Amino acid sequence: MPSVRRVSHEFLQRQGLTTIFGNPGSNELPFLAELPDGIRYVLGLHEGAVVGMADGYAQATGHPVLVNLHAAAGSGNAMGALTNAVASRTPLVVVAGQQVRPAVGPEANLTNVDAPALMKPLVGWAAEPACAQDVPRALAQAVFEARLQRRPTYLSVPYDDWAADAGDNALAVLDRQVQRAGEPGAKQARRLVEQVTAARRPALVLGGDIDTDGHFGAAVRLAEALGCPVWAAPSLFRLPFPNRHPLFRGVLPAGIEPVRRAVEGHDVVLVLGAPVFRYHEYLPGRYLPEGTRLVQVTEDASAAARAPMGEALVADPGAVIELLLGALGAPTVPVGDYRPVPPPQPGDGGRLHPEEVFAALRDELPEDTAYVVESTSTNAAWWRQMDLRRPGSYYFPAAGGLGFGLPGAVGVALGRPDRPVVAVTGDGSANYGITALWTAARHRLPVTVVLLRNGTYGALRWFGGLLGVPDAPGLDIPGLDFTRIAEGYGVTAAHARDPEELRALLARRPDGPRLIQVDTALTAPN
Ligand code: TZD
Ligand code: CA
Repeated sequence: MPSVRRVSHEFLQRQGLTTIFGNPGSNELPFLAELPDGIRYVLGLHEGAVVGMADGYAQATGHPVLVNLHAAAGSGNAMGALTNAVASRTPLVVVAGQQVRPAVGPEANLTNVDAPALMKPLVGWAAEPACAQDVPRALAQAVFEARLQRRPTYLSVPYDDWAADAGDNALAVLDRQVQRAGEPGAKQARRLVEQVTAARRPALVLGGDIDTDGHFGAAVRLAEALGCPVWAAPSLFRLPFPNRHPLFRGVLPAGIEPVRRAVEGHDVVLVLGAPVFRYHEYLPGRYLPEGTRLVQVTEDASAAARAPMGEALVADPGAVIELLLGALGAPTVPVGDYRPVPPPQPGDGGRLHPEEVFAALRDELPEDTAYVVESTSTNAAWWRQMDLRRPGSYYFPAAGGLGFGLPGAVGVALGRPDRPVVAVTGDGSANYGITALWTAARHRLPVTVVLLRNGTYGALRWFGGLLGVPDAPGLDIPGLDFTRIAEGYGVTAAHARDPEELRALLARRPDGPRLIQVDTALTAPN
């Protein structure tokens, strides 16, 4: 009989989990023995970066990804990054090593005490198999749970299990297939079509899932067929709609009262592929205007259940879009031209305005560039200048956990070598995932990091004003030179001092990773 390890490796290959992102310890080494040629291991130097890379890779490829972490200390380091993967519904399968079975009870050093409990409530499923022979089946469950729940899962495996005999039934796991169908039933479909077609002034709110799941183009067709305004859902992590399309109204502000105000006058608000809603700033008010009905379609049963208002249908938003398109027919009114970009605001005293930086990206980089963005105070400047028309153009840390930007860009670049990839990061954010630069250099990934250095946690300064805390300590971060940090990790770096220099640098096609540092003026996120 083959070993637990052989069967597990074979299972991963059959399911297409052939790129492992990891950072190993002694407990993990026996799992990594005899890795078949078809499996590649992408090493990250910190677990936050490992998970950020895996998250970017899984989002970019649309498939579950295996993450290999060290026991409690390594898994703990990964938890901040996992909050983003939970919010972006990324199917990460985290496998961590455990001490050998006889050593777990006495808590020998490197024991992961109560391992499944450590990762809850972040993961959708966590386990440590009760015996070695159950490891391949439990690994399969971890993969299928991640795929079905669209949520990270966690499996802790005592390291003496991998060499054990897999047992008589072990091979049964290799042929397993688990699928989900998400079409609404006939009655549900009729009701939904009725609600939408009977609406006098419908509005669409689209979530990140629309882009993740490949419905970007279909969402444009639906909006044009309805001729209705489109918002992106609050706390956006993927752009589900071209941001200069004439029907696009921007990202809904993440507060109760501003959302109510935005949808005023619409009788039906159809929310596709988003929670209702991921508010951030607490701006209380009524959830919806008088006379407005909200209908949410999401595959995420928990998002449907926890929404504070409206009707929800747990179904595949893509199937629902097709259903509505079938009922609506071709658009009868022309939608108009794409909205032009305004000229960027000027910088001051040798510092560029972030709008000048983004205008340079927009003009100098290919139209199919994928941007992984993590500069928090520049949100308004970003949307004022960018013109993103393609699916998969925009990624942002879904739970607001910094440390996604640089690793996420590395993951996207590994997953989609056909797209130019740019990380746009602040001088604060970059530090949380900085070790990803090493992985970018190691794999010679042509990732461009544009680093906006304003010397401070800009968004927190702005928040301080909002919350009536003008005097909080710990907000300034002077004295960081990212050109030297990047070079230390093996990444080519330059400092752009004016818009022309920046544009000239961007216009050169990279053949490996590069970092461009720009000093920028303070801005407010909205
Ligand atoms: N730690 C983590 C892991 N995530 C966070 N979101 C924060 C701390 C708090 N935080 C924000 O929410 S924004 C921000 C911090 C520290 C400042 C980021 O600074 P930056 O960007 O330089 O990247 P801006 O444009 O100067 O705001
Ligand atoms: Ca900053």
